This record gives sequence, C-alpha cells and structure tokens, in this order.
Amino acid sequence: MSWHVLGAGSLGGLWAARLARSGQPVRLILRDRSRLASYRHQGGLTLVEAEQTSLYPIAAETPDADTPIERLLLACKAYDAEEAIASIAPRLSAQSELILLQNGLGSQEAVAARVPRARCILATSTEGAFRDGNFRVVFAGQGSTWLGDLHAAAAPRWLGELDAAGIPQQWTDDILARLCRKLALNCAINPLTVLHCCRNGGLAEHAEEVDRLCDELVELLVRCDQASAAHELHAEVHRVIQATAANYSSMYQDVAHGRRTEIGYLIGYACAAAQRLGLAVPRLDALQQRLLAHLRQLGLPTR
Ligand code: NAD
Ligand code: KPL
Repeated sequence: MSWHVLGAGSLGGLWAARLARSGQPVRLILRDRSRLASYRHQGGLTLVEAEQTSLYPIAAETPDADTPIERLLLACKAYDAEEAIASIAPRLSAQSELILLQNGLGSQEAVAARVPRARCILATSTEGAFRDGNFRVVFAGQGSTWLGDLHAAAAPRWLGELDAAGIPQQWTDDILARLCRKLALNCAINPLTVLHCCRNGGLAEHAEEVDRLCDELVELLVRCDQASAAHELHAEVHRVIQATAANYSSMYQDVAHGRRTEIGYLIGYACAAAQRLGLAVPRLDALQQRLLAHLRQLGLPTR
C-alpha cells in the first residue's frame, strides 16, 4: 500500500526519504503545479544526515490527483492542517488512515471533523529536522514518535513498516496524555525563550517564573482529566531545560526567522481551555499577552 505525504517540509521530508529508501512506495502531495514543477526541476528530495547527502527521486503529485489515498502522513504546521486536509478530502474513504503529526492541540480535532470517515492517528515526535533549501531536509536530532488513536483502537499492522524504514516509533493507548504533556512542556518553555531571548538553558535563571507557570499547567491538566500528564511536571520541565540547554526552542527559531508560530495551538490552546473551564490561570494569560504583543511588534501573525 502506498504512503502519501502531505506537507513535504522538515518532518514530512524526513519520513518520506526514509520510507522511500526502505523500498516502500511513497508519493509527495505538493501544494500546486508550480511547487510540483519546482520539485521536478530539483530532481527529488534531498536528505542530509550524518554528513551524508542523498537525493531521493520520490514521486510527487498535486492534491487534485484522482487516485484514492489509503495511508497519509499529514506533516504540515498545525495552522495549515485543516486547509491541507480539505484539499485532499475527496480522495479519502472509510479505509483511509491518516497520521497527524502536528505539534500542540486543536488542529487534530479540526482535521478529524473535516474527514469523519477516515481513521485519524495522532502523533507526537521528538525527532528534529529543518530545511536548508528547497526540498532539502537536514536530520538534526535523533528521537522517537509516539502514535495513538483517540478511540483506543488497536495499533495498525503497518507500524512494522515504519520500523523497517528506520523511523523509531511506539504505540500508546493514551496519545492524548502524551500530547498534553508535550503541550505543557511547550507552554512552560517556548514563550519564555522568546521573551527572554535565550536558549532553553537560559531559563535556568528564571526557574521561579517557570515553576509558577507549571503550577497553573498542573492545575489545568488535572481539571482536563489529564492527571497523568501533570505528574511531576515541574521536574520534567527542568530536566528538559537542562537536557536541551544548548538548543533554541522551536518557537524561538520561528520568531528568529520571521516565521509564523504555532502559538494558537500551544499556549493559546491552553489559555482557551482554561477559560472554557472557568479556571483562572493569570500567569499563563499574562505570558500569552506578552507573547502576542511581542509578535505584533515584529509584525508576525498572532494566531
Ligand atoms: P515545515 O514548515 O518544515 O513543513 C511543513 C510543510 O507543509 C511545508 O513544506 C509547507 O509548504 C507544507 N504545506 C503547508 N500547507 C500545505 C498544503 N495545503 N498543501 C501542501 N503542502 C503544504 O514544518 P515541520 O517543521 O516539518 O513541522 C511540521 C509539524 O511537526 C509542526 O506542527 C511542528 O511543530 C512539528 N514538529 C516539527 C519538528 C521538527 O524538528 N521540524 C519536531 C517535532 C514536531
Ligand atoms: O519541543 C520543544 C520545542 O522546542 O518545541 C522543547 C525542546 C521540548 C521545548 O519546549
């Protein structure tokens, strides 16, 4: 069965290249004919890893191709996910299985509502990749991907194909807990790295500020029936700050490159969830407001 990859950027490109080189049929879905022409001109997708550069001439098409899509990796940013899935919705059926690889929360629900017949598998990844050119992906950090189904259905049989392709993955019966935990980490770390203009490790000097945010995040997670995601959150946040001390957070990098951030699916999602529950989270709200003001000042989108 063929894989389709919609969102042939950093992570999508990384997955597509590994699937292709393990001999599995893969097709990239590019936004329009002009992107397709540019891709064809390039001769394929380039993956740079461990100082080795390889070109993978993976087949590509536009969303309006008429073949059915049975297995899809959706690897665009959270804010693009709904529109991207709408562009291929007519090609999906009740047999279609989608992996939604977006950070944060909110986009997965919007995507699932657009394609109610398809099976949506949610994913969260600690792998790292970035683009250093057109259709060129640099594999920047080993990690793993957790996959799971909100309806607690069994793991699909094709997970073994990911292992065979060298894509480290684990199946979980509680993907929501994993996504909530990651969301909390991102809320405690990413906005502060932007506002203090520092690497993750720089937050060691703002431990008190981090801890007070964690207090509110723990309360929010517990109110959302996500007590397991809240377990020892403070310690985990400080562990991640130390373990990734030399790194710039993804939000820091987005802002530094003048790119749109995923704010609406990270701290924006958390603050909106608290508001819906009538839970006061003054520190998270204030942090969101400071971040929004900062983005406005830089002329970057606030959603
Ligand atoms: P990216 O910006 O590198 O790639 C996204 C790609 O999707 C781009 O090539 C864009 O052109 C394409 N796209 C957007 N809308 C489209 C549409 N309608 N049709 C076709 N293509 C479309 O993004 P990324 O860094 O790979 O991130 C994807 C998701 O994974 C994000 O939610 C991110 O937070 C998460 N994530 C990324 C990393 C990483 O290291 N890059 C790590 C963990 C999680
Ligand atoms: O996921 C991250 C990011 O930068 O987006 C970490 C490293 C965990 C910081 O929140």
